[in-house]
Amino acid sequence: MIPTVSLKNDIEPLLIELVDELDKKVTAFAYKIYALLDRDDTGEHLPPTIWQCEPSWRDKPYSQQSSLTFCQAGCLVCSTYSLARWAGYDETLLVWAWNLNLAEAFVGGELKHPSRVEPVCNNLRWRYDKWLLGQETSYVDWRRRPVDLELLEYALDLSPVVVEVDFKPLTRPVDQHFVLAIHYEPPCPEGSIEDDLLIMDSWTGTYTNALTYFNPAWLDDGTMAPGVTKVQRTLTGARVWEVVR
Ligand SMILES: [Ca+2]
Repeated sequence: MIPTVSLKNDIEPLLIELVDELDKKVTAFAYKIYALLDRDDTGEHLPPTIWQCEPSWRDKPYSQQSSLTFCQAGCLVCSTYSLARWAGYDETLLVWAWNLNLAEAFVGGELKHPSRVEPVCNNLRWRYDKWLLGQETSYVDWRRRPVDLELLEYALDLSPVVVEVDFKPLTRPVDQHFVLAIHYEPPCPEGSIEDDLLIMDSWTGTYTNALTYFNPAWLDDGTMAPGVTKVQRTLTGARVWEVVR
């Protein structure tokens, strides 16, 4: 009996680790299926996929103050629209953009006044006061520090979150691009840098992974501090609207 007990003691930690890894891999795979089904395991609908280069609007300007078109620079308008639809908004993308104009949310081609999204969709509230974990506002800058994973997971438990990535990760300056984050996958195995983030990317109009914007060269170029995960390095900011139902 003694050898059996010893063997059990030896392999138990390995089995626990194995089950933990399997659980995370199954969860990651499940979310790929949820994306296909357009809903997750709680029955919650995923935010709809919106393709900014859809032929019926790709060449139209989204702001009355700019000639920039949806296909050229409509990622934030499309990401917020997907979030609004998730929150209950029931108009078309073109009506969304038109109403953002009426609400004076744009300055030139930029959605400079995120608080003016609320008059267009009452369910999306931009809060300048601190509300996330008592330490962050709605505008989150991760360009000079790694992503607060605790904050990201907390916000994603409440709703999808608009996040910023570098559209051209091979070049050093951040080429601002917005996508809608849906579900975070913690590092697997635990303690590694191998995490992932399910997103809705308006550039492709699909559900995909944030690590499509991860540059493998970052692993060796000194821009990733030890222990910083791939998602932490990939996201450069967040725009957090509180969803009120
Ligand atoms: Ca770049």
